[in-house]
Amino acid sequence: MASLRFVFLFLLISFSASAQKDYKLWLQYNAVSNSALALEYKNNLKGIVVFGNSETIKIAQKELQTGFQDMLGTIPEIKSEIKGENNLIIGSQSNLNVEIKNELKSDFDKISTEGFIIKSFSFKSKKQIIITGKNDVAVLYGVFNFLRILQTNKSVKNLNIADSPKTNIRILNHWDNLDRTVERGYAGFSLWNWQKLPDFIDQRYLDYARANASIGINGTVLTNVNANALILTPQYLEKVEALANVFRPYGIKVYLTARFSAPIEIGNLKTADPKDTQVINWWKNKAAEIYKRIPDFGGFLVKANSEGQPGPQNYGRDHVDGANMLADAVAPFGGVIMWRAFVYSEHDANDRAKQAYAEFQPYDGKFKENVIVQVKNGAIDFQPREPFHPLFGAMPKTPLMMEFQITQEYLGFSTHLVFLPKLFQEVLESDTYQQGKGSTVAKVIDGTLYQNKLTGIAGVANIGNDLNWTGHPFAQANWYGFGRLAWNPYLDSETIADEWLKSTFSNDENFIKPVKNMMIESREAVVNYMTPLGLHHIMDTGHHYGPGPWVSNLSRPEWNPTYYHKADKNGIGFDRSKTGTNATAQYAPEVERLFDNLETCPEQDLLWFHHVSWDYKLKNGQTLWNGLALKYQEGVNQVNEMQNVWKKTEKYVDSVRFHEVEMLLEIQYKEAKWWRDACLLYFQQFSGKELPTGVEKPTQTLDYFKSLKFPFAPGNG
Ligand code: GCV
Repeated sequence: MASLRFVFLFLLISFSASAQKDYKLWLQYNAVSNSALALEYKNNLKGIVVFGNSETIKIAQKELQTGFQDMLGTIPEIKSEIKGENNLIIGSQSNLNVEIKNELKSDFDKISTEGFIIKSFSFKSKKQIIITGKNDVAVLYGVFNFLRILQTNKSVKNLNIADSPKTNIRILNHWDNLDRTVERGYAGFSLWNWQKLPDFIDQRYLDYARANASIGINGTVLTNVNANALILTPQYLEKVEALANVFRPYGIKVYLTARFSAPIEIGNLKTADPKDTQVINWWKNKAAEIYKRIPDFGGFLVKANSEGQPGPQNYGRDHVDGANMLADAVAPFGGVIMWRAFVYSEHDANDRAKQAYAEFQPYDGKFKENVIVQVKNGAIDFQPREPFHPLFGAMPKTPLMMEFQITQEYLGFSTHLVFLPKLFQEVLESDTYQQGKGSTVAKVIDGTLYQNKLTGIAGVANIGNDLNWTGHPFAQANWYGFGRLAWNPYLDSETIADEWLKSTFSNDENFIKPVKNMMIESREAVVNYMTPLGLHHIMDTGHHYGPGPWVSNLSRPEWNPTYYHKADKNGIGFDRSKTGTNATAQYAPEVERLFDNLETCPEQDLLWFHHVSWDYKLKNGQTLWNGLALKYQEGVNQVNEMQNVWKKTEKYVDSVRFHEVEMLLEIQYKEAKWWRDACLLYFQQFSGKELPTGVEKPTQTLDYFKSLKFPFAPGNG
């Protein structure tokens, strides 16, 4: 009996130690197993000298201590002055002594206010390493980057890094409701416990801030874009203030969503017309009230006149009127307005993919300078693959920020392993040609194409109160990767996967190589088993879980999958070329020609831009029908291969995470087959053709797949 109890206790302890690993994200700080490297680190890190004593600097110091303790098993001596050699010096420029400042003058010239320097240098002929920047938050960024050097087992000899973020606003958009449900959230409930705030500060808030700071995220929109005006009442602002106070030392500003009709709902006004003096004053007063509580409040994110949300058009005004009115309210305090361009209307018979461009492009140059227009990566809605949004590069006089979706609304929720930085990179690298060759989306976003001062990248968060934050252990990589790309939109997704794996699991190359490859392939796998060759928006209604290419009964035509694939006896695909809706004309001529011409249109976007016959010959010589079927099969095979890769990793991964991923991959495999079978059976009704050799026979009928209902699928309100 006693021994049984012992076994149980042992299991419990090892489970909770392992569960903590999940919680610790990429900040595992695993012990450095390479003894030569560990010795090098210890020899170069004999002492820590700290300049400054702000909250932020204390956090930085504590982080170093935790990191060194866990990775090296020892904490270097904390010194009050630089004595001896091989110290690690941390502190911001203004807190450093004059000699060091002078020594590093040219380095400081290379960085922006948020940039950091990590450098090996000589002070009074003694070798030292310094981590510095122009303010304390920049030092904190430097500290996390320095710790990453150790986590990824790189040398700390001869360091010479000067790195600055390429965008100003690096922000998470939480689609979190006040009742703690999360729209399109698949990792539990919202982190924000509004009921217990402001008095109860959950440790999660600090850990969230720490994780974000470690990847350079500097803003968070706490509330859903489908906004509730109550968040702007004193009762809630007090709670927002408490969160802002927690996040501030980590360099994270708080933003809120502004419900356009708030002046009516909580202000007792009769209108929310942006030209009405009372409305204008209401927002000015509201902004003043918020800034009194939160002096560094970031500003508002607004979804207006989109999917039923109120907006200026309710009063015969336009997006410019609405955005500029709010911009005036926050301008005196340095706030910004992030105005979303995600608009499409059931009253507009135009191709949905054209509507945002048609509406917003003519507004170019009309917004106030503290407005930034937030554009989704593609023209429809966060599909597994979309060509880049035509607005990028097409508004030279308006700052545009990118909106990526980190939460996997259309990519298998938090059950499918999909490494999204691969998708993000593809979009950022796309060439808009708006200023000739090389006018990439990344250059629009970082402001270099049109010299915009205000720049930013937003990611719709995949974070909830699940023990592991993101539902799937590998979905943590998408949060991580988003942050890294927001800092530097030119980073390669392979580098990101490499860093993340090493910081999260292990540095062993036998683990890294196959698993990194698996991550990189995972994005194409999901495209293949869900929406190959440019198909899009064929998932089931409302919750968007699973396939639903047959759905055609929704009130708004552009909510129906049949609107997007247009499968019929003659073929499949949406003709957006000049013989169709001419959406291609919204791109620069070089891109327009590329997409418009069937010969040159990349096959990955084929059915996005063209309706082609079932017998159309693909580049590999297959007919479209056979090629489509084989792509679906390829997606399924890729998931199966992911399972094989993962099975071999058991000895490198703790048992909890190993089994979690193993089980999730099994679900993903099942669901990939479900997608393949349901879509092919449905499309086969139109093609009238047999499945080609190599494609497995469906195990169920089309009617069976159509009968599946998921009234309680998560994330759907
Ligand atoms: C927050 C899609 C999602 C909605 C989301 C909307 C948006 O339509 O399904 O849940 O609403 O995008 O981005 O505003």
